[in-house]
Amino acid sequence: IHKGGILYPRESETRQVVSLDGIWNFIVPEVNSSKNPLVGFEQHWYKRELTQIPDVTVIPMPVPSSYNDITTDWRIRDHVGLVWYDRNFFVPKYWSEAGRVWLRFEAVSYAAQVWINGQIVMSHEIGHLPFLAEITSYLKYGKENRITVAVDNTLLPDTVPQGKVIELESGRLQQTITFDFFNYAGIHRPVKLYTTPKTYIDDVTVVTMEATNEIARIKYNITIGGTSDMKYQITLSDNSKNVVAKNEDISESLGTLTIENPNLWWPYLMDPNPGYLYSMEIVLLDSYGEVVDKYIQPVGLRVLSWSNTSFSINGRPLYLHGFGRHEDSDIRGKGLDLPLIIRDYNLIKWVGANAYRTSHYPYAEEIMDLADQMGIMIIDECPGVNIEIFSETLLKKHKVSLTEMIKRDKNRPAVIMWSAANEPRTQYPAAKEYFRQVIEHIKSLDTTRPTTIVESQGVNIVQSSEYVDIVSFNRYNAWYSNEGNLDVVISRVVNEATAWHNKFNKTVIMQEYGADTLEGLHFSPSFIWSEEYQVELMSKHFEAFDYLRNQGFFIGEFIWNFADFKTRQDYTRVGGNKKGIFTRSRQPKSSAHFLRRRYWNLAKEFY
Ligand code: GCB
Repeated sequence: IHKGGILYPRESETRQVVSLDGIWNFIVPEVNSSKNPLVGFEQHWYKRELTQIPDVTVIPMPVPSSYNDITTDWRIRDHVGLVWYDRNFFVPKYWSEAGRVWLRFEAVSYAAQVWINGQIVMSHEIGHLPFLAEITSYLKYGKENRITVAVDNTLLPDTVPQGKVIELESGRLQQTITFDFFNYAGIHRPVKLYTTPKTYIDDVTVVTMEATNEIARIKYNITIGGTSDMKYQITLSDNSKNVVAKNEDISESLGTLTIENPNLWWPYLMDPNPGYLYSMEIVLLDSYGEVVDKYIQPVGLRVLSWSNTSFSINGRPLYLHGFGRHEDSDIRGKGLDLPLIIRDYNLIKWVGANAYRTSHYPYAEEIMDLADQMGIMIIDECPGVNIEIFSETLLKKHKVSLTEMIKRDKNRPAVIMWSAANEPRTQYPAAKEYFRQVIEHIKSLDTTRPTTIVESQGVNIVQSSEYVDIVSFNRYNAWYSNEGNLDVVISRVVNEATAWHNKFNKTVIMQEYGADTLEGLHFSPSFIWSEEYQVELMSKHFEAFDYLRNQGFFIGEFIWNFADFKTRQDYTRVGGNKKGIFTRSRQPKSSAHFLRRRYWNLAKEFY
């Protein structure tokens, strides 16, 4: 685990960022004649160009993307184990004077080992999270360089998330998983080279201490790498670039700033100007007053508070209405795709949602940036989905995933809650101590946001809800249980939400409900899988939610799912999970129009 910060690489007068995205070389060892999965390590493939290795097929592979759906070879789609990527790149000569050069991967699923010019520079496990290393001494300046990455998608009982590998009678390995979404793999997010000076800003933490219409106060903490003898100059500017607060020529890395008549960060639909961001310019100065390093950090002014009956932002109670989602689309799988993410935000705004959960892993930083800018509130979920077997090793890695996620997202105003896990088997006694420690770990890193665990087990057997701040549950009434019986939905939802509140005396969110729906399938009267059924199931839930909202503890509703998504091959899934209100190509089903009416009405009623 990288000890320092994992700040998003941003350009400034003192920093340059270069993208390594593009078409890389790619090899899947087993689809070649040798069939030996470890051949790449045995033959030291990282010591030469992949295209120079005899008797293997090198194919072009886009980065960022999942590799699974790019080719027409099912052996690549369903491959379990190691694959290899490489490419060449140039480093300008003047970079040798830059100070330091860093390499940062925004996410590789699941594990990665990285070489520069044949020398190992870093390894990382757990997908969906960034990792970086300084590579100054590994580079050839003014020359061509090579980067090689070995990627392993294997999920085991001690990985986050968990999985098992079985050998089929054909001799092929098969990945088994407890969650339904497709286990996409590859270099999923951008790869960047960037420079910093020798002494550099390593990490920034900004917390809003107070946020009213008259005054806001933030506390910051800067950590630096290199010489510690530096002066700091901290400037906060509004979005018209006017300086609103400043700390000049100070030697402390910790400080506060006060902003008069601030523009607070408000969620979408709660204010005419949602997602207002200031920018905090952090400058390091040497003893001559020369600028050494500069980093610009967006800052949203907002405070959260919660009790056993409400959850508020800047003192105003919230009602969360949105969905669970996935990073998923045709061909690129979980690869970052800018047209797709902007389309998604346009749909989120169209439908009138104010929040979503990053089910079931942290989403790309570009997606999170847009949430900050648009005022879409995020329940930030770590990759611990459907944990079945609790162990010490798993607990350690689970904590690492939370450390990395919180380090990455701690400054984001959009992130309003940490979700420690989705549907863990919390009925087992071992879950109790496990989640006590998981939640304690989150609290040791951040106390400004509430925690939750998204539960699927029954209220009376769950071992972990006493530790969280907000209770979340998923339930598929009239789908996985009582399929077809829409008339039982209202009482079941009301009774269960009430039981959670009564038992734990906390606020409650329904994080998932829904029905698989094939677009264009119509039945009257409604019948499962039809558009009518999805709409009717929603309308029953809405009646239950309206009743619950008046009881004073129910703070959010999230339909499963925003869009249809690819799953593992399973006889209950026809071309994937179809519970989306949008299709996988992001067109509305009848349910999207229906949800839109409700979400806009909720917004009007609340704000
Ligand atoms: C759940 C899971 C989610 C699934 C969903 C379903 O409870 O949290 O990952 O996709 O059910 O549709 O089965």
